[in-house]
This record gives sequence, C-alpha cells and structure tokens, in this order.
Amino acid sequence: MPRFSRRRLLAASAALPLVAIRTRPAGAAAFTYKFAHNLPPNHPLNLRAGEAAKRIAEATGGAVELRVFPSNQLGSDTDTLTQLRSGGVEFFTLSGLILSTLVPAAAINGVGFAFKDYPQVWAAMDGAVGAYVRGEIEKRGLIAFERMFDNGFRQITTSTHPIRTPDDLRGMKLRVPVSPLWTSMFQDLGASPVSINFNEVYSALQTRIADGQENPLALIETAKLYEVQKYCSLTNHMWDGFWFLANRRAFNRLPEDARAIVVREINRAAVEERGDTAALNASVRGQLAGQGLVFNDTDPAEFRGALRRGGFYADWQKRFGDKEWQVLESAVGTLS
Ligand code: X2X
Repeated sequence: MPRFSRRRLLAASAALPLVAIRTRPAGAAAFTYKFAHNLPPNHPLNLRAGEAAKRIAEATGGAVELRVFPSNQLGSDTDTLTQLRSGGVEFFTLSGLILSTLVPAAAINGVGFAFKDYPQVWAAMDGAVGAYVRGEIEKRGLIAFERMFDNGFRQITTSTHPIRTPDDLRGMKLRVPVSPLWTSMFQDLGASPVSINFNEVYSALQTRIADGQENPLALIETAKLYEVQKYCSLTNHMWDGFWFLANRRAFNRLPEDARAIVVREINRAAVEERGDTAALNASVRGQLAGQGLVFNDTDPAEFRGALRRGGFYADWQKRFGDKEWQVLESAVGTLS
C-alpha cells in the first residue's frame, strides 16, 4: 500500500466533493481552520461565530472545523493581517479602516459622520459601497464575504473630562486604531491621537498612555472599558464594521460544496450579529451608567463643522479619489 503524505491527501481532497471527504475516520476534521478576531468572548460577534462554526461542522459532517480565537489570542490586528496573508490564519474579521493599510478603499465607510443611521449603513455596505470595497480587497489576494459584521457607531470615552464640543478634545491623548483615516480625523478635531492596537487598549487607558478612546457602547461594555474610563460622550462620529476575510488559497482548498456552506453560515451569522449588536448598542447605556460612566450628548453639527474647517473632507476626497468619493456620496448624500 502506498503511503500518502498529509499534503498529498489535502491536495487530493480539494478536488473531491464533501461526500467523498466524509469517508475519513470519525472525529478527524479534514480541514481545521482558524478564525481570529479582536473582540471579547461575550461580544455578539464571537457568540454568533461560535454558532456558525457548529452549523458548519454539522453541515459538512465534521469535515470542516472552524476554531474561533477571540480577543486577539493569535496576535494584534496588525499581526493577524500579516498571518492571514501568509496563510497562518485562514479567517479573520477586521475593521475596514485597519484593513485600509493594505486596501486603501476599505477605509471609505469611516469618513466622519457619513452615515445617519443603520438602514443607510446596510443599504450602502450590502449595496454599491460594499461591492466596490470587496472588489478592491480581492485585488489584494484576499476574499471578503458579502455580509459585514457590525461594530457600531462610535462614541468617545475619557478618564479626564466630558467631550461636549470639539474644543474639549484639544491636545487630548486619544487612542485610535492603527489607521491613517482615524489619526487624520482626530488631528483635524484638535486631539493628539495615538495609534494603538485594540489588544493593548485597556492597559493603555489604565496606565494613562492614553486619556481617552472611542468605540461603540457594546464594546465599551463587553471589553469592560468602563472600568478605566469615567466619561462617555455620545458623538456617533463614525460607523465601523468588520469584513469577514479569508486567505484565498486556504479557502479554495475547501471542496466547492463546503465553501458554499461556510459562506452561507458566516453570512447568516453576520446578519444575526447585526441585530444583536444594534440592540446592545441601543440598550446598554443604562447598564454602563450603573457601572459609573457619566454620559453626555453632543451636537454633531459642531464636530462636523470642525472637521470641515480642518480640511478633513477635502483632504480625504483627494486621498480616496473622485470615483470612490462618488460611490460613497451616492449612498449617503453630499459630504462636507
Ligand atoms: O480597535 C478598535 O477600537 C475596534 C475593536 O473597534 C476595531 O476593531 C476598530
């Protein structure tokens, strides 16, 4: 009997439909793939990913095992993007704005105050804006699934004082994710942004490397940022979501029917996660107030005006280019 190497078996299995793979010994998945993300275990994205992994295992008769790694267990977002590209990690959810270090167009949804509400977000990201960005991602050798996961509309927290107007941001050491658009936006608002990956945010706030940060309420709650922050200013300054990304070679190694199952179940998880996250973002304020966060509302026109005066919109229209800017404006109206 010839002995087959694992590599040859895998190469052969890629050409076989799932029914053929199901003849392998019970309990041994033919494909064990890692799915990394940056969110805490109790965040809806992680919970829905776990459910999707179960459904994928069932629907493939155990041939495809998705191992979910929350909380940047496999490395920071920046590191994990490198691993995704090399194939060390097969699946990864990443904010479009952080992905923009590789795919500049992916930052487009982060333009300040572009979206007024969720219906507008999903019409754009499930429609022309999302399709455009996915095309750009694919040019860089990665696959992006159709449905984005929600992170949410972002709010500012600080340990020092409430942000009522842009003036209150002046000189503040504000943590932002590692992304040119984020840095530029908070510079234009007058702050002193510091780029830090999410896995270091809690300790950066605790040790006062940064005095503030900005994230959706669902994450301020699930990542316990309220423990190291005092004020929460509701600015809704940006909508942010996660692309579900796959390493192309790894994904194409799956038999076609398994690929279809993975796509179906992950897209389903994304849509369900959107509902969970929007509900959490809408309801968690009271809980956070009980945990000590002091809330205030803000006037978006003031922040938008500061961005305009700082040259933010003109600058980013140039950086994206007219074509991309038009794709966004046709979804959200004129931006400035
Ligand atoms: O890093 C962040 O702040 C986070 C978790 O919101 C993103 O992934 C952009």
